[in-house]
Amino acid sequence: MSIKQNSRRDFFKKASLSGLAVVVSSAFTFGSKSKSPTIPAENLGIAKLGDFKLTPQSKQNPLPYAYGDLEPYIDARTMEIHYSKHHAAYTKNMNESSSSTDYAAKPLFEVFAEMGKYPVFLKNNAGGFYNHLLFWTILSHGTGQAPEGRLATAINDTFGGIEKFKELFGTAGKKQFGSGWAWLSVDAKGKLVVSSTANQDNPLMSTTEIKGVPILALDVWEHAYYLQYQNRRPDYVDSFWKVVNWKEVSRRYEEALAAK
Ligand code: MN3
Repeated sequence: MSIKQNSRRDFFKKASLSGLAVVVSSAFTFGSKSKSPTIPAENLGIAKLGDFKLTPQSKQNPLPYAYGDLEPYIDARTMEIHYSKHHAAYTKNMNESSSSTDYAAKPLFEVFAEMGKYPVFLKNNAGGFYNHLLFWTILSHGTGQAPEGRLATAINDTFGGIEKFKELFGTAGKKQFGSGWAWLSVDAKGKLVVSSTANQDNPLMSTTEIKGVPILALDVWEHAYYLQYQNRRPDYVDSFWKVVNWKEVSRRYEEALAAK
């Protein structure tokens, strides 16, 4: 393996998803055999397709907050359906469509890095699986209204201030035609970059034009806001800033830089 390949693999290994434990099959355990079949989320990038499962909401809510905690900005019913129906469906589809294929044993981030080789159905569902996991962790009510530390400095240096950044990111979300996502990512040079993607594409995918390690994500599919906001996507996007977990975004920023 070349140095370049090595560093890329390392890059994706370290581009983790900490902050939310991921429930996996009992055959797949990292570290000690705990009663709860979860892996530390930082291992997500090297976990294999087909090993991920979401716990049905009726048994346990693995989100780091209750469905109603993001009100009045995102309503409880939307959170419940979004997590227990939409996210669960992407996960199920990812697992079922990859089982008994040769790529079932591939780490998720390696699949993203060579996304063009795989069926679009897998792209849509593996993307949906990952994107939502990321989204849940960067949401929280009352954890701070502004970035701090090195992330704050980088946002100022790159975009000319937090308000200008919010405008740029918000516009990416508002203007994304149809379903998709807005992203703040750390690119290969360690620079912050704002982008949007269609469907369940993300900046980790080889097929995506603007690449990087995403540290902030906003779901602008109608299922993310329609019950509360109907056609008013701009209002939903503006409300999003009230529930951003900047602490987690900062942590992801530091982690992405450390992986360079
Ligand atoms: Mn969604």
